Amino acid sequence: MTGKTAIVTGATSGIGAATARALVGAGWQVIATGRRGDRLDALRAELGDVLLPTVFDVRDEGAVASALDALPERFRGIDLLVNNAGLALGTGPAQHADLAQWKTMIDTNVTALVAITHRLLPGLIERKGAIINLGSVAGSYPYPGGNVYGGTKAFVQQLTLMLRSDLHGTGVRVSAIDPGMVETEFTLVRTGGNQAASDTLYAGAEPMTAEDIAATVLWIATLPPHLNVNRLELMPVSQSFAGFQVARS
Ligand code: NDP
Ligand code: 8X3
Repeated sequence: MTGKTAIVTGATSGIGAATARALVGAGWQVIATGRRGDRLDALRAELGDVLLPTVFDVRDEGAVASALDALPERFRGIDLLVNNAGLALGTGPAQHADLAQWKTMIDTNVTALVAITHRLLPGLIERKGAIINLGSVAGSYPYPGGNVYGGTKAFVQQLTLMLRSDLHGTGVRVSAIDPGMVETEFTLVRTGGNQAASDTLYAGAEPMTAEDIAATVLWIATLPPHLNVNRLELMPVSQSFAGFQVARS
């Protein structure tokens, strides 16, 4: 046991679940959050009582506050916040997008992340803790259909650097991890449950795995206290860049 406690949002699936496993494996206690309580219970059954399932919708500020206020004594001193819960919705161009989907991405990836960070900051400062935010390559490189999802991740990247600036001298470390293609439920969610579209996207691409990103989270979380990774971008070897487009008359 490290005696350290992490909270991982979005631990019911993908990168969050793998991160919870990696942290517990390295001796951390983990508060694992998400909406799907059955999955969190399964994780608890797998990893034991060092993992605390905590069910809430990150967009529900009241529910987040109540859950954090009700944490058992043992889990109250949070050393690491992993802001992982997030999603993309839709792959079409902006002019055909659904405004409700855009708002859901902003509410989840931006507003909820900001609210939980704001709430946990005083404790993180007290404990000289760390924040690891899941950004994305979509926050740095535009692609067709990325629109508001990419906008939310650009926010996450810049917020990370701005927090670094404001937290100067506190000892709190803040990092953004910006992955490219990782095979998780991300594409299933993005396409409204289209398993075939998800399978097609990842087929033959050797995408990164949730475990690849979880190992990166763990690496950053366990660096010596004088080191801060500001931003770390990762891609599978099979993914790269494809240049600009020109519309001709
Ligand atoms: P998954 O869909 O597998 O996991 C997303 C997690 O977010 C789930 O645990 C889900 O939990 C949680 N979540 C989503 N909305 C809410 C909500 N309203 N309240 C609470 N929890 C919520 O995707 P990934 O693991 O791939 O995604 C994790 C993060 O990584 C996201 O921020 C994503 O943008 C980012 N990312 C992913 C990449 C990829 O290619 N997969 C690449 C770059 C970044 P539940 O539904 O149970 O509430
Ligand atoms: C997920 C990576 O390239 O699908 O953030 O936007 S991408």
